Amino acid sequence: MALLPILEFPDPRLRTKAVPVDAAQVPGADFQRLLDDMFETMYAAPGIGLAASQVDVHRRFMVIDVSEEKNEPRVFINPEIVDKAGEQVYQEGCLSVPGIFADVTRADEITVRYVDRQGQAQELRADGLLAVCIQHEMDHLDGKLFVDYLSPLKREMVRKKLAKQRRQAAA
Ligand code: GNR
Ligand code: NI
Repeated sequence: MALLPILEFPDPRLRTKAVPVDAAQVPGADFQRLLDDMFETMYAAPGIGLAASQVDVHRRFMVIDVSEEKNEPRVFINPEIVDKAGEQVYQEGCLSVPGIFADVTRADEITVRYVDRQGQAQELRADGLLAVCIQHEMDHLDGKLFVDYLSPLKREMVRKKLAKQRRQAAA
């Protein structure tokens, strides 16, 4: 197992649009090890989700665990939202935008179609935090970050705050 480095805003690699995972690779040892490393990285951060894009792997999958006990690992490969309803506002954070939190409006309930880590096609109806997290991770796969929902002025303030945090961490 290994901790993977997480890319941080405004790294341009976070803007990459990820390509679908080849189903034939899912059962392979390399892909399964990458999933394990992503869970280890997510739990260590700690975070409730991690998209492959954040660890500089530009393929369409993510790992999620929104449980309190951290015992409900979920893998979503080639996810697609096939239905959505309602709206919810949640104060989001992101491991790629550390220390920044902001309200984002997203669908309240979604139906997501995906492939699991066994390579099986699945469909899941999700609401609440799980629905927020799936939508947040799917944005990463399209090169989108939660700060993109903020005004350009606020996003610039975020960029400056992160640059300052990094200067102080280095000093
Ligand atoms: O750990 C995370 N917490 C979180 C809180 C509210 C909304 C979304 C998230 S996802 C985030 C981990 C992360 O950056 N995933 O991409
Ligand atoms: Ni994120």
